[in-house]
Amino acid sequence: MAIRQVLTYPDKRLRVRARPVEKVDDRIRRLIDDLAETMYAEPGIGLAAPQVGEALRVFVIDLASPKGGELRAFVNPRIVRAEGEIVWKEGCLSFPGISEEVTRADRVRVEALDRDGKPFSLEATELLAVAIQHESDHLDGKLLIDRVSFLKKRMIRRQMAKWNAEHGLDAEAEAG
Ligand code: GNR
Ligand code: NI
Repeated sequence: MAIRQVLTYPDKRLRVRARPVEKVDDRIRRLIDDLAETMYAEPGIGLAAPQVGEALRVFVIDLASPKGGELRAFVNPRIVRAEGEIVWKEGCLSFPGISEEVTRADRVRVEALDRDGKPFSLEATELLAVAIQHESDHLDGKLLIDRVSFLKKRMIRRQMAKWNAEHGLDAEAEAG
């Protein structure tokens, strides 16, 4: 297992649409282990493969992070039902130090494969539903900043430019 570097906005790899996993093999299980270890180390309650530079449809969630004990892995997830509305103040490991209110569905049904490649279906509400939608967005190259107001976008871009400069990353701002 390994702790991987989490890419920060505006890294272009966060904008790629991730491709489906063809087979849940040892390589995918290793990726799941790395995602979990990185998530607990940061800590965060979820982490998607594109955030560590792997354009694959895989993410992990553990609402009990960093203590652990509720690790869930999702491979090729599909949200097949979404109902209601909930506003949650979301964070994202790719936007360190930033948290913004986002409106999501408050109840989702997701179908995915687990770490053994076995299909499962899960009904989630509240924070788990929010996290599933947040991580699913990452698989489509969609980010927190796409779901906030124009004014907040500008503020986030500025804060991220500052953060990246302070951390020796020479990231280019996105247009807009
Ligand atoms: O750690 C995280 N916390 C969080 C809080 C509210 C809504 C979503 C999240 S996900 C985030 C980790 C992350 O960036 N996952 O992609
Ligand atoms: Ni995120």
